[in-house]
Amino acid sequence: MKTILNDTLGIKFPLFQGGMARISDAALAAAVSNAGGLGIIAAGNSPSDFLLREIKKIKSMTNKPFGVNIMLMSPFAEEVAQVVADEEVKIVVTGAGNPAKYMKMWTEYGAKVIPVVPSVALAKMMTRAGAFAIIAEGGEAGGHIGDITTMALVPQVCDAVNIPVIAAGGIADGRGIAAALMLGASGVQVGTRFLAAKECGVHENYKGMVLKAKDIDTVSTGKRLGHPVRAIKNSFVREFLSKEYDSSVSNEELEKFGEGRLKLAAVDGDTKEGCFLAGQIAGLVNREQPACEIIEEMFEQAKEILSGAGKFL
Ligand code: TUI
Repeated sequence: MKTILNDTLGIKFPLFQGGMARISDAALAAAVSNAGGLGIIAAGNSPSDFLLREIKKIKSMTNKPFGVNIMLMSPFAEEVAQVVADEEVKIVVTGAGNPAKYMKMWTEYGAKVIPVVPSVALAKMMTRAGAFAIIAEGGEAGGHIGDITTMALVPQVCDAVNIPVIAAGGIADGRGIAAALMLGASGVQVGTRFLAAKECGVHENYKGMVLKAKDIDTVSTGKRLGHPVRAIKNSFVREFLSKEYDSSVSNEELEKFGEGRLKLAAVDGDTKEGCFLAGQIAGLVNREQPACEIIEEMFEQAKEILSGAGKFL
């Protein structure tokens, strides 16, 4: 399946693997890149030495293109941005903020910058700032999210910008790919389904939580703090929500209560106290598979659907 992204990025399938903090490392990203998608290493909240190590690792694991995702809310965003430039990473995805101040530093050596945005206004702003493409992420996605659904956001972003749009949020099979293309996107970004990839090194309890999740098992938390986050319901999430609705709990206390939860989930596999970020589509993810199988299956299904779509006319 071919869109403008295949040739401009040098990939076989127009699919990005989501840059998931504490999860998307060189092993997962290399597996996706080697399968013909775009593997993406997530810098998350880690200091730059972690990212440098993973970049060096992926360079030894694949000759195919890969990207780095920079979480702009990270206290280490500045040093991480520098490492990306030093290593001349060709594809830079940003999330959770405005990358404008780093744009020159990356485009100067020829990087393609692809910001994740939750709104039309930000999509326009990033386009003006020199983005190569835009990832329009709906609120069905896991992790830090905006308000608008993928279905409503993608066509509005496509109409507002003249650069390629990648749809994200709620996409885990070929139906999602076909739908995204119909909404005007040139590709998709997939996170949640890759949590169940064989090459995904997240704790096995995390995979278990995703495999067992049903459609209504994720919930958005932290709206009060200005950065809503979607995660699978568990005792931590329930307690967080009750504190969030309790006006006697200060924002500082609430922030503090949420600290370190991603590590508890991804590294320690603490099913009660960890924060298991995942999208609403987790209910569709039911088995562990190699990344290449996930990608091939998704595009096979999309191809089948799209080639049969004439029956509706
Ligand atoms: O970034 C994500 N998803 C994430 S980041 C993350 S790690 C984290 N840790 C602690 C607190 C919060 C997150 C887990 N999942 N997705 C991309 C995304 N970007 N979603 C929303 C946005 C976004 C929001 C505001 C992009 C730009 C933006 O701009 C506001 C501004 O600064 O102008």
